[in-house]
Formats: sequence, structure tokens, C-alpha cells
Amino acid sequence: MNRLVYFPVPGRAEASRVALELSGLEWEDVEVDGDTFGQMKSNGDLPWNMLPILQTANGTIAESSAILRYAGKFSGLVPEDEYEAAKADEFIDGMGPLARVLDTTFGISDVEERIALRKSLFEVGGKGAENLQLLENKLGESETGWAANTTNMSIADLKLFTELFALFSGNYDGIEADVISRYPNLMNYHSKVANEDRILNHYSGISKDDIRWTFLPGAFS
Ligand SMILES: N[C@@H](CCC(=O)N[C@@H](CS)C(=O)NCC(=O)O)C(=O)O
Repeated sequence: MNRLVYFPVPGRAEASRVALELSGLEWEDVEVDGDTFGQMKSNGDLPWNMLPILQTANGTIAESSAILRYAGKFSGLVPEDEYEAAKADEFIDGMGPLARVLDTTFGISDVEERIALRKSLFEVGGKGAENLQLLENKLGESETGWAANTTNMSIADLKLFTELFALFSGNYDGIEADVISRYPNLMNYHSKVANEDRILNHYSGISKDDIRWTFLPGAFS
């Protein structure tokens, strides 16, 4: 049995959760709190001292993108064409700055200061806005509409869809959902992925009050 261990939020594990669900592998979604994380760390259970990890029969895989690539192979979401597979990998690795965009804000305990910094990140000239514009341009250049211009949906789409839109779930104070409406290609992309059969089915039990509401069709319209 595979065990995906992470905190009880979409974050860096959600793309792998979706890939595992589509893979046909037996797996368990193990959601832990900070105390359990601390114990796992001191027990030496975390290869790079961070979550997520995937515990498999062969051993533990760390790093969210490595887990996604592994699960993606079982779910048919790694392109068979080597060039397309490399472009999907490029996209995943290129998303690093977006994944880290809020890092400087987590340590700020003053709520107003934290909110002000987060808002500024997504205003013109901010790092967040720069990242969104880069993604907006990349989606505009994609002939297939998939993130890495692959023939079919790939692991790059799982990563982009889950990590980008989860930023606007309300889980991070100061980041407002209406920011997304400034980016028409991101809006179209949201609709394309949210309405893709496997994604639609995966989130069919999710309500609008759930932290995963950002993955539902029409979430940002
Ligand atoms: N590059 C790693 C980053 C993982 C990461 O930043 N994990 C965070 C949670 S999102 C963590 O474990 N934080 C706890 C800590 O650093 O003490 C990945 O993509 O898996």
C-alpha cells in the first residue's frame, strides 16, 4: 500500500493525490499535523526533512515533483513522446518560483503586515503578478491549450491547475480570488481543466465551502 503523507491542505501534494487516484494504484491519503510532522522529522522518516512524501513498498520518495512524476507514470499522464515528456518536466520545474512566491510572508506574524505584503505581491510589479503574467503568456502560446503544449493533459497540468488556483482559495489571507479574473488565459485554462472528464469526476463530491472549491467548474467566473 502506498501512503501519501502531507498536511491537510491541497498545497504541494494535491497534484500527486489526483495522479494517484487516477493511477489504479492502492494508496492512502495520510494527513498529518505539525506535531506528527515534527516526530517524523526527528525519527528520520523524511529524506529531505519536508513533506510531502510517498511511502511505497520499495521505500520513501520525497519531493512533490518526483512523487508526481512517479504517480503520473501509472496514470498515463506522463507523455510517451520524449520531447513532450521533457516539456512537461520543464513546465513543472519552471513553476518553482510560483510555488515559493509566498515563502517570505509565512514568517510574518502581524496579520496586517502579512496581508499588505501578500497584496503587493499580486499587484503590478509584484513577484506574484510577474509569475501569473508568465503563465498567462505560456498558456497563450500553447496550441493544444495544455500547460506544456502536450497533445493530451499531462502531469504539468495537474501541477499548474492544483497549485496555481489553490493560492486563491482563501487559505492564504491577503490573496483575493478576483486577481485571477485579470488573466483571461488563466480563466480559460481553469475552465478547460476543471471540465476535463477525469478532473470533473475527481472533484464531483466537493462543495463550494470546501478548501478545494477552486477546482470546481466556474469557480472564478
Ligand atoms: N521542494 C519541496 C518543498 C516541500 C516543502 O516546502 N514542504 C513544506 C510544506 S509545503 C514543509 O514540509 N514545511 C515544513 C518545514 O519546512 O518545516 C517539494 O516540492 O516537495
